[in-house]
Amino acid sequence: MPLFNIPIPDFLKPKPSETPVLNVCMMGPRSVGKTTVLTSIFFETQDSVCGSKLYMKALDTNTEKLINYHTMLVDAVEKGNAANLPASNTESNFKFGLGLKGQQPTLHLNVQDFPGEYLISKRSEVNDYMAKATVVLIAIDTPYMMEENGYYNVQKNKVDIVTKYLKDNPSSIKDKLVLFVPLKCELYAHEGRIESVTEKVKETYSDLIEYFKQNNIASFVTPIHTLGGMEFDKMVDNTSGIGDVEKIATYRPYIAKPKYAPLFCPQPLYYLLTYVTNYYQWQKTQKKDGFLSGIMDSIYSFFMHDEVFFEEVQKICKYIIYNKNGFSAVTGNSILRLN
Ligand SMILES: Nc1nc2c(ncn2[C@@H]2O[C@H](COP(=O)(O)OP(=O)(O)OP(=O)(O)O)[C@@H](O)[C@H]2O)c(=O)[nH]1
Ligand SMILES: [Mg+2]
Repeated sequence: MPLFNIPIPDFLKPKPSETPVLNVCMMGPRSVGKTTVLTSIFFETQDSVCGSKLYMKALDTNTEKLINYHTMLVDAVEKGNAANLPASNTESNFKFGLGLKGQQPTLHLNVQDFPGEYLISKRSEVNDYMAKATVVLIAIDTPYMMEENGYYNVQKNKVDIVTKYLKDNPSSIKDKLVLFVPLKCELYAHEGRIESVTEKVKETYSDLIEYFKQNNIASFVTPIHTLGGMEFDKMVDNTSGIGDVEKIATYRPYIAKPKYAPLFCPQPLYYLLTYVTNYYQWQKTQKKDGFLSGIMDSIYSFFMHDEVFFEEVQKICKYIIYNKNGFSAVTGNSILRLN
């Protein structure tokens, strides 16, 4: 279906040197698996994003390393020894290109992750980035939230700091999409208790959720399994002194011959792309001062010169999970349309 009745003049089309950038802000404690989750998301979408004509590729060597890290993860899981799990790339900025197969990327995706303590020590850096981001992911170390009555949760997941930080910066987060992403939750899925993880997220972040309702922020719980073959075993004393926590979670193989079996990892990407198309359509209805300024002051104008790309991105919506396997809507807003 054509997007517009009037053709877009050439001078309004973005030049190749101005490939638009979508920013994603990932927050989460040290060692929660932020980098591992990005590995799993992007490994699965290199050739094709859920069977569509879209591909996602690494744009710099740092991002290539991330994708190679995948091989080490597969090996570590197959050896069944959680202690073998390699520490990931220490870099925290990753650049990807999203485009139609056989063509240059139409869009760049910039993902930056910030460990929880940056919300104190690098406040303005995080805020500048968050202001430019379309989607904010809050990665949660699930065993710390679920085990021992959540005794170590505040310490590990820095719930109070994350809540205060977001509440202090409403202009940077208003109208956006926030995904709560419980990680390392294989045990709860294996035991048929994944819904209790979702409920616990809603309870833990209830203050923040109330604030989302007042600021037109859409939010979801999206539990994903980054490894699959490993599950939580027990909490032990942290003798290494690393990570600012009293206890550390240990993991065991789920079965005798575990396999690397990530599940649902590309979901945050599907949410992001759907949100962007929805945002684009919503933004057009918000502009009071004419068609031209609506195009000129928005990065979303890239959709206008590429109908095929826009339509492919729109198709991703049907792959979104939002009401099973622990996935759940938390707050809606005037932008997101899932059907
Ligand atoms: N058992 C288990 N280990 C995991 C999982 N995901 C990641 N890890 C391991 O946890 C460690 C930390 O993972 P990273 O992806 O580096 O975590 P991060 O959040 O990027 O860490 P920082 O950048 O240091 O804050 C690595 O040794 C991973 O192999 C998981 O789902 N289960
Ligand atoms: Mg990392």
